[in-house]
Amino acid sequence: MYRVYGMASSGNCYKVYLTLTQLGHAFEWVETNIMKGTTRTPEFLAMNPNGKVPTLEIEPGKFLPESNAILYYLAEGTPLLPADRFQRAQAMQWLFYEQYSHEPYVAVARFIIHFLGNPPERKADLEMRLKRGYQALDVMEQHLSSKEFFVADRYTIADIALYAYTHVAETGGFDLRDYPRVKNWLARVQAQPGYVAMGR
Ligand SMILES: N[C@@H](CCC(=O)N[C@@H](CS)C(=O)NCC(=O)O)C(=O)O
Repeated sequence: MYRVYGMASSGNCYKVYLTLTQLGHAFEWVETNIMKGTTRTPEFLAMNPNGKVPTLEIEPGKFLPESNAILYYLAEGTPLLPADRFQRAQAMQWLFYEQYSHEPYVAVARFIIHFLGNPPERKADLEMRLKRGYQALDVMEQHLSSKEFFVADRYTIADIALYAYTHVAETGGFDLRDYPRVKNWLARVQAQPGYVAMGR
């Protein structure tokens, strides 16, 4: 059985939780609170030297960190990952986009507000994250002007990766009023079979 080291309120961890649930896998969830230093213990660093959740234990002693790598691994051979070569590459395109152009801004703005309590010394940092986060949301809004989903005209791991932090963007100080297509897409994701909400 898969074991996930994750924190329920983390979007990166939620991606894995949602994917495992929608694929119908049994799994064990080991709640790992990053605010208590749990990811920096020698035991945890032996599983993931980068000291971050989520980390998937595929079988005893076989570990896979990085949320989007985990999604890719789990989705292989399922409808969540297209078989077509170009569409697979497009799925990767959005997974990399999420990690480089979206998560560092949309997720970290939420971290500053929701987890750190919006401390004044992070004000300039937060403003930068909001500006870049809106740029990321603009790209999504534009893509969704002609598409229902991000790749292959159906729900895939590209949607799961992007959904995780976009659907809680408002808790990071983003206003989604000017993003109607993003909001409609969020509703489409929530309507997928086996959808489960994120822990807070
Ligand atoms: N690129 C990684 C990012 C993972 C990440 O940043 N995890 C955070 C929680 S959302 C964490 O474990 N932070 C603990 C730390 O850095 O000590 C992924 O997508 O899995």
